Amino acid sequence: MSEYETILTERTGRVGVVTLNRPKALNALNSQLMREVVAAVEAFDADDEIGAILITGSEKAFAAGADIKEMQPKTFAQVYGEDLFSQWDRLSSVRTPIVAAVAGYALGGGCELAMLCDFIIAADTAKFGQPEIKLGVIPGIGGSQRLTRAVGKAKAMDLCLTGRNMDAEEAERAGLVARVVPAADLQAVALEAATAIASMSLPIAMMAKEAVNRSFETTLAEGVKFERRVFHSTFATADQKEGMAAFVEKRAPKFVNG
Ligand code: CO8
Repeated sequence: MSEYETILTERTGRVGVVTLNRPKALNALNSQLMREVVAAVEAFDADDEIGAILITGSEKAFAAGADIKEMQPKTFAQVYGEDLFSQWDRLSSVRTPIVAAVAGYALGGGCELAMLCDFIIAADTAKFGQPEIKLGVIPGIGGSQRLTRAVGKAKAMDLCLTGRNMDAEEAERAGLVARVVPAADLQAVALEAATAIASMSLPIAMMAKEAVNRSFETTLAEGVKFERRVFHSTFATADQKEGMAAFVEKRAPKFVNG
C-alpha cells in the first residue's frame, strides 16, 4: 500500500511521477497534500535512478488552489506562527528537473505549484489564474513573484487584481507555459519530455537547470559569468567526453551520470 493518501506516485523508467489525487476537492492543496508532494518529490530527487520528475493532476483539475475550507477558520497568529505554505519553498531546492503537466484548473496555489516546476506543458483545457483577491487574500505560494517574472507586470497585475482566469492559449502566448497540446495527448507528451530529460546526463541537466534559474537571481553579466564557469566545469565530467565522442562517432551517447 502506498504511504501517501492524497497523491499517487509511480516510476516510469527514470521518471518519477507524482499525481495529485483529491478528486472530490479538485486537488485542493491541503496541508497533508503539501507534506506528501514535498516528501515524494524530495524522495525522487534523492534517488539516483530518477532523472526527471513529472507533477500532474486530473483531467478536470491540476489543482483548484490552496484548500479554502482548511484555511477559512485560521487566525493571523496561526498562519504567521506556522508560516503557512512555507513548506512549498522546499520544491525550489530540488535539483532534479521537474515538469508540470496541467489540464483543467490551475488556480491560486495550483498555478503557483505549476510555476514551482521548471516548465509547464498544458492541455488545451488548462485554465490558469490567481483568484485569491476574490477571497480577500493575495497569492501566498509565490504567485505574485513568479507570475510576474513569467508573464510581465501587465498581465500579472491583470490576473492578480481582477482574479480572472486565462486559458492555455493565452498562457502560452504570455510565456507561462512551454507548450500546449490536445488534452488527450497531455500525459504522453509530458512523459515523453520528462523521459527525454531523464535520458540526458543528470549532473549536466542539473547544471542547465541551475544556470537558467540563476538568471532570475542575478545581473546579466554575473549570470553569464556563472554560466561560463559551469560550462567549463562540464569538461571535467565523463559525460562531456562521452557526449562529444558519440557525436563524432555518429552513435547515441551512453551517459554514466558522472
Ligand atoms: N479549496 C477547497 N475546496 C475546493 C477548492 C479549494 N480551493 N476548489 C474546489 N473545491 C471543492 C468544492 O468546494 C467542491 O466541494 P463540495 O462538492 O464538497 O462542495 C468540489 O471541490 C468541487 O468544486 P465545485 O463544485 O466548485 O466545481 P465547479 O466545477 O463548479 O467549479 C472551480 C470549479 C471554478 C475551480 C471552483 O471550484 C472554484 O472557484 N474553486 C476555488 C478556486 C480558488 O479560489 N482558488 C484559490 C484558492 S486560494 C489559494 O490558492 C492561495 C491562497 C494564498 C493565501 C495565503 C494565505 C497566507
